Amino acid sequence: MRSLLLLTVLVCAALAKETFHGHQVLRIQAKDKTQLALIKELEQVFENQLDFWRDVTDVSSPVDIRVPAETLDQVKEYLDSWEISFETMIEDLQAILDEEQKEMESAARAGAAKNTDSFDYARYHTLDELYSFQDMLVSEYPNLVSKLVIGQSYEGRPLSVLKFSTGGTNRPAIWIDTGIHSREWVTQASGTWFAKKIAQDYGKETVLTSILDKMDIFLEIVTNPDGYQFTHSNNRMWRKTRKPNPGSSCVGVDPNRNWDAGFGGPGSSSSPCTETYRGPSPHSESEVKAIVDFVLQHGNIKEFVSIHAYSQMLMYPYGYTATPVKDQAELHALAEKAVNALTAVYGTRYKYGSIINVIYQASGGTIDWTYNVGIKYSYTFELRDTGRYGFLLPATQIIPTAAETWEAMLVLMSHAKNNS
Ligand code: 0X9
Ligand code: ZN
Repeated sequence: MRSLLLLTVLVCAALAKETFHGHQVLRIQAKDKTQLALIKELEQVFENQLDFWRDVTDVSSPVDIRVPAETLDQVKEYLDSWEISFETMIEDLQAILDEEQKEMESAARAGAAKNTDSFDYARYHTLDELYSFQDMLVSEYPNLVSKLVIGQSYEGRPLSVLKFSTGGTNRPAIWIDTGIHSREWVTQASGTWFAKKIAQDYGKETVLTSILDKMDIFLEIVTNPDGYQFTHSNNRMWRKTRKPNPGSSCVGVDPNRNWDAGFGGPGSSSSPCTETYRGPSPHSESEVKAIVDFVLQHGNIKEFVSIHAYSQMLMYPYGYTATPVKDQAELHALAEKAVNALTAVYGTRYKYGSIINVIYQASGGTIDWTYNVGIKYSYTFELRDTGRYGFLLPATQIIPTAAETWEAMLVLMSHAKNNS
């Protein structure tokens, strides 16, 4: 009887959702290289208990770190002892999560949407809701939208991609993915909004119509479904895939360090317990491999846009090396134009440039690989915000975020259409 009770307790603990009471997000500002190195040291000093929301770059940009309640005093003492300045961006992470959860529950009480018109784009949705959204869209716009399954996640979920096509065979195409990092919820939500926007605007809005008259669009909304499910059921802060790592109790690989482009280089980790663990080999994650196979097999993808959050940036390759890409001038000018279109909507400010210059060195990233296999127009976004809420962007900002990003997307897509 006692062992049964113990078992029940253990099972409940394993199934329970992780809470973040008293966790804070600190924004740390180094004033020189020595301080930068000391901030980097925190990872080892606190044995991977800290979650770097925005990694260490250079003195010009701050580092955001989620610090668990238990280590908060020690971390602050460490920073004070080295006279490193910091501010508290988020006082109590759980308070924000509770708010987010309350909103989701009230949405759930309204019941499942019956069609894509009544779907609530201003809310975050569960994995099942996103899957059923995709199926509804396909059945409502059968002449434009279809669904492909390009592979299976580690846990066996379909990796589904919406295809928007007005005809032709193997037309030049645009790829968009959202949610490769599962906790970046505003990206999957924006992807959902984009899908409806494309379906609705075709034949009505001239820019989008001219794009679809020549090109196909592929949109993978839930690029890391196991991770997304896990952010709902167990840990809202989950970033990686959910594949176990042999010989380690830590789970998952960073799918934005797993690509065969500078794989294993600086800005990625060989340790399974870190958030930037690259995995045992390039394309070891089925979620990544499925896209690799799709892109190579398709052979006619002209533009590839991978959408992340947060920081408000639009970037082109490279992330693994400081060597500029050969198309730098064109990619830079196009990024500027796209950002201007984005900013024109609500005044949201974006930085733009190459990954390594704008955010930080990151090896094995998606768009470095897509560029190296010949997709000239390879871009990646970091959507809102700049850190007030970070990954926990309030749902009230979903539609504005998607709408402004869409204006940038139209600029990027039109350029690809006119130049390929
Ligand atoms: O570290 C990353 O993978 C990206 N930042 S995130 O907070 N979304 O995890 C930055 C790497 C390069 N940027 C993109 N590929 N968006
Ligand atoms: Zn990301």
